[in-house]
Amino acid sequence: MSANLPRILVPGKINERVLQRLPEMFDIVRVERPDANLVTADMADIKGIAVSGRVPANLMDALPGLEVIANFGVGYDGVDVTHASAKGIAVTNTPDVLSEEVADTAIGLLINTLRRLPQAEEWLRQGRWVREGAFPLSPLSLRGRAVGLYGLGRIGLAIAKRLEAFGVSVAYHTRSRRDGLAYAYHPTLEGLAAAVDTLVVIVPGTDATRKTVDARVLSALGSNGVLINVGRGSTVDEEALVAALQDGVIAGAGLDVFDNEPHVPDALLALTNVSLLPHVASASVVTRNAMADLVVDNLKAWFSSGKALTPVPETPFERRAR
Ligand code: A2R
Repeated sequence: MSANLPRILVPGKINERVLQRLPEMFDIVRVERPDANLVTADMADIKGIAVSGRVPANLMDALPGLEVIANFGVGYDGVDVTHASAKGIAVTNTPDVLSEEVADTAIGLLINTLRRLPQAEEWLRQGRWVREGAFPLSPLSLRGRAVGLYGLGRIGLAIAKRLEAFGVSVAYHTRSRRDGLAYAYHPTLEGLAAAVDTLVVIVPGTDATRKTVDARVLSALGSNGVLINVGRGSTVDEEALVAALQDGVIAGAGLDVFDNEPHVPDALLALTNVSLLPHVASASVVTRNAMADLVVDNLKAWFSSGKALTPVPETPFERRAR
């Protein structure tokens, strides 16, 4: 331990570049999981957390000197931000640097779901092209689709721009209408689902979005409907989704996120009209490096200038003299 460097706790696993760069200004303390029971008396002077995962309220309470939590990812639903805000602890996330990558993945997942490209590649690899001939025609296509975006923030807008280039119509639902855009706005999610046949979820995982993609919304999407989720698993009622896919209430789904990751329900795995990814939307080396840099740069900015680079809206704090 070097005497004067602020100490940063890293609970659980995190991108290697975060660990490589933190020593530029900090001492690293590692614990296996974000568990208050793993905090020992010699950790009382820890001032920050760098995390890819959860920070529960009792972990914050176990660290009396905690000033800042730097979250690896734009979504910070794993951090109890209400508790952090009440305690004056700043929380930062990694917006913007992943938006284009996530939007690229969303489009890839959409096309994989519609055109069954992963299954087509499997057909080739298994020698079935030689033995059985052409892969069956995909029942679904992007052609002629009407796409609705549930969420039109940084990532949603990047997805919308790509969809324009694909020549499909774009509409959206958010709580407040965005000015200056030609996309049709729907004040309710069910209204949006009824107006489109393809629903792309890219809202944060909050109490307000929890299980909002439910049986009613899926029914409104209709029998030609396709659901794509690149936001958070908690936003979709997974049981209702499985039922809708089994019963033909909708035609298919492409999911990068799940309610209880890394566990994916067997009922989803058993379906043939889904395309499933292990939460990889931002998972390229270049984009994860940019996210890692922003985690470290947020911590450095907090302790050198007193202001984080990208604080979340709930904690617009500046560092007090301590
Ligand atoms: O509702 P608004 O006007 O604040 O629009 C935001 C929308 N949104 C919601 N829409 C409907 N009902 C809600 N309860 C609700 N809560 C939020 O989601 C905005 O259009 C969008 C969020 O945009 P950003 O804050 O710019 O987030 P970004 O960078 O696009 O990432 C979205 C999420 C992350 O939180 C991760 O969970 C995932 O994508 O990677």
